[in-house]
Amino acid sequence: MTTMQLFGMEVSPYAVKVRALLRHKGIAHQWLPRSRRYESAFRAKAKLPLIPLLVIDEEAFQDSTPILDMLEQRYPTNSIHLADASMNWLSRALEEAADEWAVKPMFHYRWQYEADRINAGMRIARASVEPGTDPAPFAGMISAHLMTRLPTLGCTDHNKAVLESYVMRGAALIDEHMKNRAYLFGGQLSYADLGLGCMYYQLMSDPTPRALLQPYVALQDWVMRCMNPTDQGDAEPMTNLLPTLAPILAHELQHHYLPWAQENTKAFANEHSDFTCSLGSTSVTYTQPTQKYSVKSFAQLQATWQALTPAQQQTLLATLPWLNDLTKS
Ligand SMILES: N[C@@H](CCC(=O)N[C@@H](CS)C(=O)NCC(=O)O)C(=O)O
Repeated sequence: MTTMQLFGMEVSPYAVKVRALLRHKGIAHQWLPRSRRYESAFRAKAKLPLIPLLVIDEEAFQDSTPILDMLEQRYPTNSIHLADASMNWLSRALEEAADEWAVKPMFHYRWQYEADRINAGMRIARASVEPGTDPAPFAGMISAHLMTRLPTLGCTDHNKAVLESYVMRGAALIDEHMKNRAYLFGGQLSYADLGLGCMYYQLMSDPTPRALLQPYVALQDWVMRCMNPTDQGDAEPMTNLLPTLAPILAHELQHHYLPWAQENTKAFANEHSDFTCSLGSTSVTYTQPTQKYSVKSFAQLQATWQALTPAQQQTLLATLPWLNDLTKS
C-alpha cells in the first residue's frame, strides 16, 4: 500500500495548498509539521530546506506547483485542469501570480505588524517544539529570523501602500465574484483557487488582515471551501464569468503580477540587483531586489502561453487585450 506524508505547517501557504488538493482528491496522507520531532525524517528526504515536502513511499517531491502537476497526473480524479485550454491558462497564471506576488502582502502583514508577528511567531513555535516545551523563547527567535527576509521580498515601508491596496482591492473584487459561485471558474476547483485561496487563508489567520477582510463574507466562505474542497459542478462558460472575473484578472495580472514579473526578468537579464516599477493604482513606485526563482517561473508561464494555439490565444486577447504585451519577454 502506498504511504504518503506531507511535511508542512499551517502557516505555509504552499503547504496548505498541496494539502487542499490531497483532500480534494480524497488521497489518504499523513500531515507532519516541520518540527523538532520530525526534523531527521524531513532532512532524510528534503533536497532544499523548504516545505511542502511530499513523500510518496520512498519518492520525495518539493515545490508546490510541480507537486500539484504530479498529483494531477497520477490521480486524475477530481481534476483541477479546466477543459477549456484558454481558461486553464488563466487559472494557471493566477496561481503563478499568487505564488510569486500575492505572497508579498501576506508576508508583509504577518511580519511588519507587531500583533501579527507575535501571533505567527507563537503559532510556528508551538508547532515546532516538543510537546511540554515552552514555545515562548523560540517565538521571538523565529520572528526575528523571518523579519530579516522582509527587504529581500520587497516587504518594505516604501512598498507598504502598494502591497496593502493590492490586497484590499483584490478582496473586494473576489468577494463580488464569489457571491454567485463556488470557485473562481464556476463549480470546478482550479489551480487559481488553490493558489489565491491559500494566500487569503493565511491573511485570514493573521489579526490585522483578518480584521480588514471581515466585511467580505463571500470571499471568506470561498477561502474555507478552497482549503477543504469538493467540486460543485462544472466550470462556467467564460461569458458568464467575465463580468466579475475580468476585473480580477486585470487586478492580479495586468496591474500587478505581469508588469512586476517582466521588470524582474529584465533586471535579472541586465544583472541589476534591484528594480522599480509602477503597479496598481497607487502613485508611489514599487521597488525590490531582483528575485531569481520568479524569473524561472515567469518563463514557464510564458512557455505555456506559447503552447496555446493561435485560436486559443485569440480567444483570450479578444477580451483581455493587455495579455498581448505582458506575455512577451
Ligand atoms: N516555490 C516553493 C516555495 C516554498 C517555500 O517558500 N516554503 C517556505 C514556507 S511558505 C519555507 O519552507 N521556508 C523555510 C525557510 O525559508 O527557511 C513552493 O511553492 O513550494
